[in-house]
Amino acid sequence: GDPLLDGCTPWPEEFAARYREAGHWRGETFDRLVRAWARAHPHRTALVHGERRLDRAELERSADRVARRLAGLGLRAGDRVVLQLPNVPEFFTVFFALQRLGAIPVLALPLHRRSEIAHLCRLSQAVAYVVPDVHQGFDHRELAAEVLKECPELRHVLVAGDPGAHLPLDGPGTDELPPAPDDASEVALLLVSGGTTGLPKLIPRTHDDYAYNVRASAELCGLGPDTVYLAALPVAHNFALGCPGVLGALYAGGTAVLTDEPDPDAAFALIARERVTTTALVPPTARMWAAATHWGEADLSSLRLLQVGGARLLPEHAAQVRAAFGPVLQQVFGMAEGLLNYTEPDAPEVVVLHTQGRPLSADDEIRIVDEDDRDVPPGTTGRLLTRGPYTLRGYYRADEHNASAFTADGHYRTGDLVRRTPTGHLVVEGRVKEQINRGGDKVAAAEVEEQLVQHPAVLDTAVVPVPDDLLGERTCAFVVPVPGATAPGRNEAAAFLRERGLAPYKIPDRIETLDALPVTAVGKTDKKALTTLARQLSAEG
Ligand code: J2J
Repeated sequence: GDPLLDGCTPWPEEFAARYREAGHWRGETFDRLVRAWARAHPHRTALVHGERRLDRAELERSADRVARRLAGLGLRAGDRVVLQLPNVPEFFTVFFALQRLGAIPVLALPLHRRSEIAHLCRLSQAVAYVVPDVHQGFDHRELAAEVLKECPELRHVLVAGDPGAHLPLDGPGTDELPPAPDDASEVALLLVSGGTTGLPKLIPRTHDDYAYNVRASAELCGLGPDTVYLAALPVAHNFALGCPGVLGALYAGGTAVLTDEPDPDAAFALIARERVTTTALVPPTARMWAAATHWGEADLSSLRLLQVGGARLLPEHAAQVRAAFGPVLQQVFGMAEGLLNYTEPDAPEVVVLHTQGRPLSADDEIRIVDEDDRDVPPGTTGRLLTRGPYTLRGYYRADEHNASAFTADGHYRTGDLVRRTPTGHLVVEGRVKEQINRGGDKVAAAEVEEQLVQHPAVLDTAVVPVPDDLLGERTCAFVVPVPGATAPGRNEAAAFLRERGLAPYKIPDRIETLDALPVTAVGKTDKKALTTLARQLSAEG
């Protein structure tokens, strides 16, 4: 086929051949899939949102309409489009419209702001940006106007809803579309990484690899035509999109219910109304749901699979969730970069409570190593390296970063510390990457540090995690003031970072002032010492 999108790293041919022979990669594109779904069961419900219901034929027709609209604006195969929509049907009509054109969605999160969006537009050289009008009180049209000023290559802003000064998503288009590109080894979407460095990285996912990710996940999770999947996490995130997520539910012949309200009141009512069978949550939400089961009146008896992942679920919390919902709990340890681990739906209780699951594919290769990349003894904790049929071989346009993020033989350095049990299940014990996991929301310490040090009174700064009962971790920023200046307090720092366009969940929860940052023997900031100090300070209140 044609070469991969410029700036991506292909799998070596011997691996690609193996993945095809094994039947993992089947040459299915997402455009072909959506058409096959519509042809097989045109009147089966595909998407539910509030009072709206779209069947499979309507989903295909809406995607075609948006594809003609976008083609009329000049969009072509290979173009990148930053897609920032919450859990609404338009997310999928635009997603499949782009698949129809062979254009590539860049899946921004709903909480991304000017800093992240402008970066994603520039990095991907996006020609269009798709937004809602107002979502959860935030006007995305104003954000888009600012992004347009910063990104000269961005030609179009399309709004799902009231367009304001921009273009409506609904509108006239071309009558004729060119034939859909049909190369499944091509990039189908770009996912945003949780990040460890200054700015978020993009993860190229091909049709072949992502269709396998979706199909294998749907099979392991036992999805079928009777599946009703509730998307309560943002569908722009890998977990709710394809693990098995909305795409898995559609793949299996089922239905997806979309909501932006994961609180137990709203979600339980939806579960009862739509007879939801499957959903995915981050640990803090799962715990809120578990605490709410006994005072709720909603009928939750349809629920057969409750996936929890994105951050560590402590065994005692897993036990609470299992006690509240029954043996439907599944732990998921996944990453947008690829590798997925699931506890099997029929796994013994001890496995579900104490492990984060087993690799999805027989062709997932796992290594657990020390800091010199030597394998640690079985059962010992070490750094997780992985490669396989749905794990990236390189971030998009990131040669320098790729040199350290991958081993010479193509293993991705996850940055996670894990150990493997005798049954092959992984237990996540910690991480070596400088990332704070705020209840599933990932914060790259370096990204926040690079923004905070722009403050005129900040000489130096370091961001570390502090333990938190609900979120697992929160962020703490240590700041060293410029001599003679007063370091910003928490409110001033928050206002400053918001002004710079940083996503709200990246704004430090605590700020502590120091005269100097502690350094290690080699002169680097001693993050370990700071993490210990942050823990002590937060324990003191
Ligand atoms: C501990 N840490 C976990 C878990 C992810 C399914 C589920 C999650 C994600 C995801 C995903 C964890 N226990 N159960 O994409 O499809 C941390 C690890 C990991 C990082 C990846 C999916 N589950 N993590 O969370 O790309 O540190 O993907 O490397 O957002 O989350 O983050 P992300």
